[in-house]
Amino acid sequence: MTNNDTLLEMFRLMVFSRTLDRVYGEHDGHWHGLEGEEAVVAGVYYGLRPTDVLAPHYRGMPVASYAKGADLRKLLAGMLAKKTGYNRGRHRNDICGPPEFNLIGLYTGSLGPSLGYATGAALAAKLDDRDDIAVAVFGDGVSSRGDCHESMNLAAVQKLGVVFVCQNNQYAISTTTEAGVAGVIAKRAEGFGMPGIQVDGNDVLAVRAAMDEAVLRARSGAGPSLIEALTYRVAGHFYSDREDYRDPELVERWRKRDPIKRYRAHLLDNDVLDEHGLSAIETEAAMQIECAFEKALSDPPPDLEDLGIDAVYAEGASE
Ligand SMILES: Cc1ncc(C[n+]2csc(CCOP(=O)(O)OP(=O)(O)O)c2C)c(N)n1
Repeated sequence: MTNNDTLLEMFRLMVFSRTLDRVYGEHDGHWHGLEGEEAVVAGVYYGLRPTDVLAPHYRGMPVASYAKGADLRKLLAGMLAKKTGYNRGRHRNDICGPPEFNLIGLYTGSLGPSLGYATGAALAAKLDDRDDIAVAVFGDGVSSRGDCHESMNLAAVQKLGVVFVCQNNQYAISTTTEAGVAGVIAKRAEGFGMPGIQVDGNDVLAVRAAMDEAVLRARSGAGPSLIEALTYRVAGHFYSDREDYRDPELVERWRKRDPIKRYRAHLLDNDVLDEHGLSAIETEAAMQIECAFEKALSDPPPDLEDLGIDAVYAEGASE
């Protein structure tokens, strides 16, 4: 299914994500970390075409942007609301990826609509006779929204090339999935007549295998699929979360199932790379992110002229 380059690129993305959590999370108590969920983002965001449209879950947006080709320094500058960011400090790159990479962000702050936008992008591809696909990623909390059901229904009726991925980390802020979600999310696919599968979201290879199948189906014109990647949010909802709604022992149990440690052991056991090579990837990620972050911190804030709207009207429309 996967060659060594792919296996290592996914490891790089997981390490990138964990390192970003450490470096950026220390700076911003409002940071919505991804610790424990790295296998989902690496398995889903790796290997999409530049022309594929990606509507990532807001938690993990910078990893999606990076995987789609965004420049790290500019991305971090955007997260810090600097003039040098992709949209000159007007959107938060922690929840809005640069649109030039065909990323759909959480522009209004409302969770759910991005599923409809991704479905619309797949409809546009079908109408234009392109085999580009759309990937829509959302949390277990968002799975209860009407947008989710409406998008799945339209995608299934029209046989659109959408891969729906539920990043089920078992919480919507302090509400557990048992308290907020009826039944098994993956099983809802059956009601829409599309394939649905629940995979171990702490196993990047299982996530990737499900993605490979769903992407193939979407690109071939056979229609949408739903993947539920079951994982666990070991960090707080955001970094200053008091987490008084859950038992610390449960968190510790899930920490022991760390997706990065598990995948690292797999790469070593299967001679994909030795200890020295894997440590070099980790050191390189730390150096790149720390260095880019330090530089972005000293960038200037937006000027007044950066803050108005643009790219709204067609050329010459004001004349
Ligand atoms: C429509 C809407 N309702 C509520 C919120 C507030 N909110 C922000 S994050 C969040 C939790 C979402 O849970 P989930 O989809 O499981 O994603 P997670 O945060 O667990 O990754 C909520 C309710 C929102 N942004 N949009």
